[in-house]
Amino acid sequence: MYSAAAAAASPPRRDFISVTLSPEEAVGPGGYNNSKAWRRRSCWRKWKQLSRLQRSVILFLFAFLAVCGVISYTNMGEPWKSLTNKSLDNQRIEPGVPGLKLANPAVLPAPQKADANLGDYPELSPQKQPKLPHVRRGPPNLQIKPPRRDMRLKTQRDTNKVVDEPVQADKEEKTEKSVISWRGAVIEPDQSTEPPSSKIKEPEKPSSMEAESQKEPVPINERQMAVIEAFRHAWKGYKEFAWGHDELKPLSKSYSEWFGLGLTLIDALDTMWILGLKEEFEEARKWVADDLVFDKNVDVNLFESTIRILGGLLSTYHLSGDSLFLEKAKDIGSRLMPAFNTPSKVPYSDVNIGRGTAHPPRWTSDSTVAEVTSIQLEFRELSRLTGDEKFQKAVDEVMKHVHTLSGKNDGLVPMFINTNSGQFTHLGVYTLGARADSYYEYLLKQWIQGGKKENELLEDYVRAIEGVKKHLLQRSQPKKLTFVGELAHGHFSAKMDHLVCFLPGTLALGAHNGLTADHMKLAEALIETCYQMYVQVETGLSPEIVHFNLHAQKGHKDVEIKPADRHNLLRPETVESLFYMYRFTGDKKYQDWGWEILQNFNKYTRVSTGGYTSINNVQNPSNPEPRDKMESFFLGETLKYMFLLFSDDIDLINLDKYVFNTEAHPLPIWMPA
Ligand code: DMJ
Repeated sequence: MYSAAAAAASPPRRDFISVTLSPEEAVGPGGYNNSKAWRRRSCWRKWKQLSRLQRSVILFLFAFLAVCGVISYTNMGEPWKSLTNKSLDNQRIEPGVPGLKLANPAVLPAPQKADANLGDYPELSPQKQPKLPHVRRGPPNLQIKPPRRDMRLKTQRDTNKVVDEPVQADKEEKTEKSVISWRGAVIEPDQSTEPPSSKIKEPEKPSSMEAESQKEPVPINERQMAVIEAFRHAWKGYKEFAWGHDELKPLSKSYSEWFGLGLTLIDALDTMWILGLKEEFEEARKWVADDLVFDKNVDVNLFESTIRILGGLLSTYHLSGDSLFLEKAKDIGSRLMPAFNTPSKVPYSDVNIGRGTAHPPRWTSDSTVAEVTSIQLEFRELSRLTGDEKFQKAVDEVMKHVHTLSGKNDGLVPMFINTNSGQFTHLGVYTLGARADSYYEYLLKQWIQGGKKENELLEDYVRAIEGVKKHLLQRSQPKKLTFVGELAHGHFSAKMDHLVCFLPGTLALGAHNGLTADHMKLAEALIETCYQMYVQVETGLSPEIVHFNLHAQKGHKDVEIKPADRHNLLRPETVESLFYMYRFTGDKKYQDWGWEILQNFNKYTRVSTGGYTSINNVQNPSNPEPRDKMESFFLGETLKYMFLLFSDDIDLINLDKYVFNTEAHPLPIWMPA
């Protein structure tokens, strides 16, 4: 603005025109004050200057816009209103500015904690994740999905909650048809795919079994009935005189304790399921629910409690779908973990499951090789089911370590390993019997369990079988029976434990899984030998240990028995191998051999008042000297394998879907996606 005062002070100049504007002229009457009145007057003057036509057009446009505005308000009013209301509801107080409310943006809600209030905004719920292909590591026949990885086991009280979640998920997958279980029961899709339930299931309707067994149920035959009868007789004694205790003493009508954990009852759970003994199973299940407590100040052997208790609970969980057994398995599995707290990570033999302490035997810091390498199937499965890796990590570390150790002889391992140094001890002695046996068994079975991917396990197994052939195989006289002896510092001994009779079955299993035919040939030869260990003995029952004759002598059989070795503990290994052999060959002679053995057990070990007993002298039919003890594996293994051997139903624990642990507890083979 150029003021008059400034112009007066400036010298006159000729070359420009000075225009002096009085305020009146500049702004008109009233001067420039930007007042509303002035602006109104100005607009009105302009409006007046417009032609009539121009004014009509402008008026029309205004009217048109007004009509459009009213229409669109009517259409959008409702959502806008509701959104506005919600926005208002969700207005939050700005921290530090009392009373100042900041409205949420109209479209994007303020960030919220996951899932908070999403019910109010269904449209804003997190989008469903595209479904990843379901990696079903359990076999397809197991229609139970393992609990989700993030699902922690809850207490019994929470069980229903625990199982509800996967049920929800399953609802989306109800496209499957009804299926018939291997026991002939119709399983509805939701039943067959439902997660483990806390409710007891009918043994006849194992929700977990065989989706594809849409075939006629195979009737139980007479021999199987005889096994059921034997089981019931054994159970009668246990129930009457030893209920809830570790082992029955059938003669003294009492019991013995080892860990005080109802060992026989737990070992027998899945046998009852497989045999279809519904009532017995329910009674035992009730004991597990009400009375099985692991919080006890008691030392247990890591290996024995793993294969019998953990293995038994896991397999029963798989067969029954009852989450009670998984809860108990998790409990005992966790309580056994302190065993791995050693300098070498090779576990101690003993754990106090109440105190959480572990220690080696009193006289040594060594553990047995078979013991530390035959707990893997169970701990690995426990990790898979619980989603807690620590179990698998601990046992895998042991296997990896043993894989690298020196001191093996063509894959054959010594019997002891030191928990401090992690090295083998007592080098130079090799056996497939006590203290080493299940190392070999678990190499193959872990490889199978894991879907045949863990090559180190297979390598170690195949190398070891080559070692057996090279160092331990011999033929006896006169029958030329192939047997597995022992090697001690370069000296061969023709001694063979009955325990070694697991080997034909394991070899056959390997051959069935693609290993070379010579494994099967060896299996056939060895099962014949194991059978002869029964046949050549007076009672028709094998002793604990035999010595084979390497040289023909007049009047001598192949099998010699030393006085200290002539006991029979009702062991399962030969029957176990007969089962595998029959499954893979269909040769009925294996069933017949098993039938003979069952009859001899009935003849010499059955106690009339209930139960079976181990005996001291298999060579004395008139007095086999009962020992007054029924080992838990008689119900857990021996009778189970008998029942399976006599069955012609390959889906009764299908060997392409299950792998048996060393205590005859079937665990699922992990299927690839
Ligand atoms: C069982 O506890 C297991 O089979 C183990 O592997 C060896 N000993 C007994 C049966 O004989």
